[in-house]
Amino acid sequence: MAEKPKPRTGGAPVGRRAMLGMLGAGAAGLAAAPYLQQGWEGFLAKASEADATGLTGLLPNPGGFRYYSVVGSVPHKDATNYALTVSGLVDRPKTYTLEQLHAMPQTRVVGDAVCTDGWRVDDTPWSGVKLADILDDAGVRSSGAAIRFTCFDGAYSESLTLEQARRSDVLVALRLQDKPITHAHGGPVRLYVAPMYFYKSAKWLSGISVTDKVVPGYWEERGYAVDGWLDGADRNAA
Ligand SMILES: Nc1nc2c(c(=O)[nH]1)N[C@H]1C(S)=C(S)[C@@H](COP(=O)(O)O)O[C@H]1N2
Ligand SMILES: [Mo]
Repeated sequence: MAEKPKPRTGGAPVGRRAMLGMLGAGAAGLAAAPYLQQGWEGFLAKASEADATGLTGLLPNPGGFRYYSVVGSVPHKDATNYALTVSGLVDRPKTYTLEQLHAMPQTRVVGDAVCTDGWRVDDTPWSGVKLADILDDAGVRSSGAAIRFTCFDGAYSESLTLEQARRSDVLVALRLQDKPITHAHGGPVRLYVAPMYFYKSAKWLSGISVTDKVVPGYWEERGYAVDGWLDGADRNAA
């Protein structure tokens, strides 16, 4: 697969020199207090938000996950201001609060996260609401054939066919590793599409729109496959 173009970063990009300095500080035993408070993952997330060099991708990450965002900064959302809007070719458009999503039946899926960049995290538990349940609530019209997902980062988007979206291993995920999903990993709500490459799992999910055909997402417009099946995925699973 083609190499991923360098993500856009907002604000003033940190130069290579400054980034090496920041990385040096981090590597020197997490000397600086703010990094200690956030932990290594938080430091990595912050560092790569400001990283115009791509060097943060070379840092070790014991959790296995790396931080990805196509924009430089993303607003933080929580129960007070999070909203998920379901719209498009549905009979009952609806906006869910975080509380409403938590009140729905929860499903736990243990699966892999595989990035096209070459890292992977295997056998990780995700839980949340089956996307199929949300689609059933909304009542997909007969003209609906695909889903377009949008994000409150204001830039990312993704797509699935309706058939893919109805699989029981596709979640509107609220928990990762049995804890609320952190902001860095797309919290409070992200998509988890277990049988596909991780770019299909949109972070900071805010919109689910039923469309009459697949609308290619952010990376798909930049050369990624619209069908992001992992090798060995059971493409016909329900
Ligand atoms: N909103 C949004 N979702 C996104 C991305 C992104 O840049 N923005 N990157 C995708 C890619 S390429 C990967 S590998 C995973 C990374 O998830 P993580 O940052 O939790 O490791 O998120 C996917 N979802
Ligand atoms: Mo990725």
